Amino acid sequence: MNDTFLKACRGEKTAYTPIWMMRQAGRYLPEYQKVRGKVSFLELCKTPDLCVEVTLQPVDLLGMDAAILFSDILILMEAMGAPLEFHEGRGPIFHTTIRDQAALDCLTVPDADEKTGFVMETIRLLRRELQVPLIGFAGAPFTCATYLIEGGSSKVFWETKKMMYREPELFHNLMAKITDSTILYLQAQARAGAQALQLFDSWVGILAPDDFTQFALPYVQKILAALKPSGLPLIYFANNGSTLLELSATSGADVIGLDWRMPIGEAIKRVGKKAVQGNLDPFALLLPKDQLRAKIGRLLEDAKDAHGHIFNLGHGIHQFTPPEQAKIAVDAVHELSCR
Ligand code: 1CP
Repeated sequence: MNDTFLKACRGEKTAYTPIWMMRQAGRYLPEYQKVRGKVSFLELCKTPDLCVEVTLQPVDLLGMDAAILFSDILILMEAMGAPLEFHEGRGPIFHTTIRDQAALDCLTVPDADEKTGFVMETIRLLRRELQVPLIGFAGAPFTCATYLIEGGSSKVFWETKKMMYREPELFHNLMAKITDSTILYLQAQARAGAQALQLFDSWVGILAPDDFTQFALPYVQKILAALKPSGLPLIYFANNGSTLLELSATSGADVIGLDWRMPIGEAIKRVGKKAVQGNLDPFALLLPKDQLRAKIGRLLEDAKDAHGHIFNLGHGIHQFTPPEQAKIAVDAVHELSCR
């Protein structure tokens, strides 16, 4: 078992810097496309054998040091009672938006083994196959709330911020319900065999620090406190969160995810005694080989004082990235960080 990733999460010395990539299982891989050609995205998420297959693909093909469960953050929203559809090219759609207390009352805090048993089954199956640690995950409450309130993806987050500022009590009630559901969901993932847990806060970077403190951070703290007794490394990734770094460091996470918008050396100083995960711009994978390797070398050098560094992209790998370029990055990280 290669436990380099887990050691880095705990801030222990490692023989080299471990690497995995957010969204490493997915559309940029022809092997994933082949599986997806046969089933819809939601069917894929609900078929454990296929989830196992696509989770293993990047680990086997590219040599990643960790696997991330193949699923989606919106699966839990569906289990709470919000019917979910994915339309090709349009992303997720919730036809029933949550914009008043009556709609919120229709959502439940689901029993994770009962309503999302396919996720737990995927985790159990993966643990039999994997030689690297398995990361379980969920969306952080703010990011999940935006999908329920907006009814899908958004650029402006008008409805979300309107609710925050005009109906704060309703907003907090929604956040509390997502939080309770997420705790049960991630506890079930831990019981099923997940070896680290990541909260994805993809859209929280639209908040000013004081609003983050008031409306989002307390819920992340509550989730991570509830997961602490599991003993698993906990990762919090606030995308676009460079202005929220010191606050994110109080989330209770062992590892702070970093996007690419700040120099990693500066971020390391700001988070204090925490491991960091990141922070190569996903588009840097398009660089010619020599330049990509040089950029990775500089990033590793800048991260040398980290209390644990897990190499990753600053956000998900883009769907048009050539897989060979991802492989160049994995090999470069392994070679250049070898101690
Ligand atoms: O067409 C397809 O095959 C679906 C594309 C796809 C994939 C491969 C979606 C739709 N989700 C996923 C998998 C996924 N999603 C993983 C798998 C594990 C891995 O990383 O390899 C993970 C961790 C997620 C998490 C996720 N889903 C996030 C958080 C991370 C991030 O990228 O910011 C978010 C925001 C989603 C929502 C989502 N899922 C899919 C779409 C198109 C969207 C909407 C994105 C948006 O609003 O812009």
